[in-house]
Amino acid sequence: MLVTVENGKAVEIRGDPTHPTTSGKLCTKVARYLDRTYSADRILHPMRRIGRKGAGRFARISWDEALQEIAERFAAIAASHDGPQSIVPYSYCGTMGLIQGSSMDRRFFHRLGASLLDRTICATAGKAGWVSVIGASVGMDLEQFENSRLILIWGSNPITSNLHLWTRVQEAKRRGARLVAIDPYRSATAEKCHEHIALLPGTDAALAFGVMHLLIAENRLDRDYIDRYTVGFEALAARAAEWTSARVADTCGIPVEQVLRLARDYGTIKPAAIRLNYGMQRAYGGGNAVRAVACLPALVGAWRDPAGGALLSSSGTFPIDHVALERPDLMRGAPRTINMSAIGDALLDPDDPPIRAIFVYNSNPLAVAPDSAKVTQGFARDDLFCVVHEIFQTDTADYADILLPATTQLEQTDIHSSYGHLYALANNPAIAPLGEALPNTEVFRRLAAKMGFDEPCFSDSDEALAQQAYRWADPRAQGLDWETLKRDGWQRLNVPTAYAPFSQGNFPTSSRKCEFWSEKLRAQGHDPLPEVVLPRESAATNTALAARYPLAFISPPARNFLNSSFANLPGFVAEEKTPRLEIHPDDAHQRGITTGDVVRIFNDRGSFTVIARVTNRARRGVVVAPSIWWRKLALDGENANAVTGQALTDLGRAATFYDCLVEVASIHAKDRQPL
Ligand SMILES: Nc1nc2c(c(=O)[nH]1)N[C@H]1C(S)=C(S)[C@@H](COP(=O)(O)OP(=O)(O)OC[C@H]3O[C@@H](n4cnc5c(=O)[nH]c(N)nc54)[C@H](O)[C@@H]3O)O[C@H]1N2
Ligand SMILES: Nc1nc2c(c(=O)[nH]1)N[C@H]1C(S)=C(S)[C@@H](COP(=O)(O)OP(=O)(O)OC[C@H]3O[C@@H](n4cnc5c(=O)[nH]c(N)nc54)[C@H](O)[C@@H]3O)O[C@H]1N2
Ligand SMILES: [Mo]
Repeated sequence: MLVTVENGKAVEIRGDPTHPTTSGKLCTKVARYLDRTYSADRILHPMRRIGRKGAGRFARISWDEALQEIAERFAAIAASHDGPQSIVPYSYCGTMGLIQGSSMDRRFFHRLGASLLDRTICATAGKAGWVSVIGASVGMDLEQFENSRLILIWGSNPITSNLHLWTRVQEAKRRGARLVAIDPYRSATAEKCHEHIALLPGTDAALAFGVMHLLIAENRLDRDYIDRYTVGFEALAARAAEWTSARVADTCGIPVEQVLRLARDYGTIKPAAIRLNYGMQRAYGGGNAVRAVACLPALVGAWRDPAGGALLSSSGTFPIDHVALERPDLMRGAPRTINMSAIGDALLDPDDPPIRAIFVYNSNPLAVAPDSAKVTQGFARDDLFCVVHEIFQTDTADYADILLPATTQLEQTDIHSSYGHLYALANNPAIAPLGEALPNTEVFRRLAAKMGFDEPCFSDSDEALAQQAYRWADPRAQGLDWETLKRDGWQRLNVPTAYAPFSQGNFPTSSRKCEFWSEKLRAQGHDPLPEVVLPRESAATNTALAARYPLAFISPPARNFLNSSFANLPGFVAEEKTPRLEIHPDDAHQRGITTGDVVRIFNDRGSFTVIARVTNRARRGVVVAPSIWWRKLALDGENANAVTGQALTDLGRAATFYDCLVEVASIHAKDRQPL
């Protein structure tokens, strides 16, 4: 991003035209980032709560008062019977910068002895599945997709959530590539693909096995690649034999012809690329779904070509020095770990020890965490001391005892990696912080000082932290350095232009091979092979629940929001118009629902209200609510997470947002709820 500043004020923002992945194109949200930075709704000074929890009423205090109070409360809790583990940090991806995301904050909580947070709300299921097969979060270079001849977009809607990949996919299409979307929903992306396979949520592993079955049966394998660079093929083939096309079609709820066509395409068109993403990870079997898909490229030798293979995340290509940034050596003892995807239950658990204080930054759990009723009940506890560091007065900020003002990206120093492309980035502050806003690093630096933590690492400046973020001596960082990064904004990792990481094996697994069979997972008590793990909530697996709540519910990202970020700014909300539910004409007709109706979506966990849009973009049996709306700005103070649950995935202990059965009723029906 290039920012033009006049008299200390940012007046224009645009993409850097020299950056190879973006070519200067910004997504719809970041293109209007100045609206965010200069919004009149910014929190600009520290505040203390004056109303009841959740009411959102605050009075201004000074930074010194705020930090003094936090330090005293934390010290008292740490010294109490419950100890420092009863203090919990809660953060995720408000900023994904390496130092504002995870450096001084972690040092502080480690030194304090606070509970650790398992950051599972987005990507850990897929990561566990992918890493078990491939060895690390490494895959194709996103820029190579333009040279692919077949692209499977599997559980992803890049037009909304990954624009710069989509640019390459479009280029490939112009050059004659075939595009296939695998997604229960006809997203903007699926609409532009040659084929759309609208499978039932959480059935991706079955489809992957169906493809394997046919590749093997029709002998469309790269035997040489399999022999040299993989382990466990015979066992995998035996499992794939169980997944006949008919069984797969039945499990996935799709025509058998689509299974056959997908397998033939994948077995014949080269090079074939798979962009797999987060959609498939959000059901109970998400880890194994990714695991099964991750096996496919090796079977056909797709990795041989830079434009073949698969990409989930590129994050493991970056030599990040998390140990230097986070300093786990400061930890006292072995604190427990709280799973952020089950924060509702954790806050309501009275034992071992109870959570007595929570410090939220870079996250908005009241809106984004599953099972809102429990999350709200937890944050509403009068005996919970809650600090929130935020740019805006979010749903979560309303529950703060102390509310602190945070800077935006334009006002802070940072250094970035990526989970898509292969460039290191510097974030130079363009303007001075607005009001009394402070970056995360400075808040924890000052808090550490208040608490008397005198280790030298607590005085590291942001510059010093940025210097520590990369292992510069790593071969992949060769030629990169912080001074050049600051000057130029970006530098490509030291990987070849035609990057084909596994063209000759060299998988970063312990066997150095692609592991269809995982000894590591077996040792942890898992199936050594990928398996089909169906959703917990589905007609196939829980008929009693499905009788009451027959519709599968998914809540993927809305184009104009970034999770719950931007969902408070009028220009962005105007684009999304209103919280809505897309529902298939047959499902709508059965319920007497027409477009524009106010409808209630509900299950045993809760309910929320939206406007219905009857459309065959939603497949029969699946309803779709683009998310994540701020609850207090939605129609009835609730959003999609009113109905999602806290159950965790098969691998990676991640959230299962899209493993969720609901019923939908027109609000004008007999169980009308007050609006
Ligand atoms: N505009 C925008 N961009 C974003 C975000 C945002 O909120 N808004 N969020 C960012 C973040 S944090 C993330 S993690 C990424 C997410 O990036 P993606 O994973 O690409 O997320 P989506 O674009 O929603 O694509 C997920 C697609 O998966 C589909 N899906 C749902 N369930 C299933 C399933 O069981 N199987 C399959 N095959 N598909 C399924 C959904 O219908 C949806 O179209 O995007 C990032 N980019
Ligand atoms: N129903 C449903 N729920 C979901 C998802 C879904 O698809 N459906 N997606 C899930 C996914 S993929 C993710 S990643 C999570 C995301 O969950 P979160 O990480 O909580 O993401 P945001 O909602 O964007 O909230 C980030 C907050 O951090 C604040 N912030 C930004 N920069 C800074 C900073 O520098 N300092 C501080 N202190 N604060 C800052 C922003 O103002 C914003 O309020 O949500 C998950 N929740
Ligand atoms: Mo995410």
